[in-house]
Amino acid sequence: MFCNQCEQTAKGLGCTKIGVCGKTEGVSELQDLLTYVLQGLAIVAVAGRKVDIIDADIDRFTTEALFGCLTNVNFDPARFETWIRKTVQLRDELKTKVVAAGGSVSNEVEALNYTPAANLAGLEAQGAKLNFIPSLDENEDFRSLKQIILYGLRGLAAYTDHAAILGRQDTEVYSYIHQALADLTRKDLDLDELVAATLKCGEVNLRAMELLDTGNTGTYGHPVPTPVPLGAKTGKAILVTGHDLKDFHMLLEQTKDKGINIYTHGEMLPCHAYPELKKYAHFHGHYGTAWQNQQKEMAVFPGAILFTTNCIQKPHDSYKDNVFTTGLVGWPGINHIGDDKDFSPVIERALALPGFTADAPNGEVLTGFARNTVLIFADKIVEAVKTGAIKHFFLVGGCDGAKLGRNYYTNFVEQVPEDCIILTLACGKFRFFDKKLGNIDGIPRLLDIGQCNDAYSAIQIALVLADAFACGVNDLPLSIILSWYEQKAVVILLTLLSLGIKDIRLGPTLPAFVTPNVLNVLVENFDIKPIAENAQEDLKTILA
Ligand code: SF4
Ligand code: SF3
Repeated sequence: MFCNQCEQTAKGLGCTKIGVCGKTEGVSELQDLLTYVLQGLAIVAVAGRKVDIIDADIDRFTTEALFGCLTNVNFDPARFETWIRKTVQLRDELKTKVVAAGGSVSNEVEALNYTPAANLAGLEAQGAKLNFIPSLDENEDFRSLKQIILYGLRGLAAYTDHAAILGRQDTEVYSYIHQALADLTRKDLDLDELVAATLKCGEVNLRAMELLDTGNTGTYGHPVPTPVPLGAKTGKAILVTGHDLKDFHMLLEQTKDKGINIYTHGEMLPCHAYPELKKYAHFHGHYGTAWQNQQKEMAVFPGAILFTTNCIQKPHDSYKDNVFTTGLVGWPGINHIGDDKDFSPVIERALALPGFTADAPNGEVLTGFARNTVLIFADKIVEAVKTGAIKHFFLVGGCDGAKLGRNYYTNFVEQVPEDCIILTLACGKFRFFDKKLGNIDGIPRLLDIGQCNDAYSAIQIALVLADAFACGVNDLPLSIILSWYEQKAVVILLTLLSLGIKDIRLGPTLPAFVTPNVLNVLVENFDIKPIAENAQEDLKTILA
């Protein structure tokens, strides 16, 4: 096994025996094998598009399977076995159709001829034999760029899948995904071409995130500023984590007359701000703080817990029977809700558990400052900048993780001067989301844009502010301080770079898959930099 796709990777180098995330060696080999066979399918899909054969099911399948390899999504060998066998079946069926339509599929790439072993152990052995990551390229800089593209593709697939669930798709995004997967097998691309290919991934991701934004706001309305109670309310309870608004809505519908309070956890916090979600009387509040506390907090939650999409941590045995997964998420031995989205087992479990036996209010936080809301404030914001009431904006966003170095972001937010506004999004904010930072001329100093899935909203805010000030985004009094953990963050970073955004500070550590030479290219072209030793130092430099 070799995996270094996330920030948490062992010793900052790579996980080789078991993932720090809990991924087993077997699952790691299966993920490599799946990626390899998806490349074969992608080559056929590219050939198919040349003869006007576009298979929408294959497009969706490929994005789901790629998303399944994202950090902390699926840990179930059986699921990967199904995906691998299905990929081979789809590849062969499509190949036949493409050839019949006069297309040509070269047989030069091994993945086109791959035959799966008869059982799971055989598949794992095949995965191990691939030595997949090292085999991407002998040249370590080329390999580094190919890894950036591969992880970018997994992030892009995640957003594409989220959007597709809400009925928003663009065939161009799928065409790109197949082409990029196929191109990863090429050995004839030079450094400049590979750098351009990484930016292309970011560019396509902007489209995917736009589709997702349209899906979310088009289905559930534009988020509005909303105070969200923290803590507990007496009664039966279900806690929902992940990112999926549709699952959340379906659960709200299925529980509305059941006497169960619904709580958000983690990236589901922004659900409170969507008009079509917040209208449910039994949608109570938010439970849970930083990502690193997930298992501890879930262990004492007295109700059922639903995991949707990504960034779940392995449930401890003490509470695993209360946990239900749905969609792409899965662990062996954990209850799974199928595609019919019948949440009855979750509801029954919640009713069987004690729930909260007393009210335990714990203050509230404000969310709902997505693009629509912030842009309503735009004139006021511009005015406050002109009068000097607002001196600078900081976008402190991105992932959370368990490492100590992540205190930097809390320290940063605490030390931002009072004449500055902090925009935030994604799950890193749970380290500081309940800080009372006051407001400037009625504009809250801490504005929660939403999930990592709402990065499109953050970009729109920056673009509209740049327009209002008649300058480019790089000339705004705005600094971007990113924290990364997994591959959604990788692709968002690529999107920012593809928009020409410079001077991004990235932490808590730089990706293990970026070589010094590749880092130099990024520094030279985008002035990207690692966060400093401490927040004070960076603030001093930025505000000098
Ligand atoms: Fe290690 Fe991260 Fe890969 Fe998990 S996803 S095996 S923690 S590098
Ligand atoms: Fe958080 Fe990256 Fe995964 Fe959106 S933002 S969840 S870690």
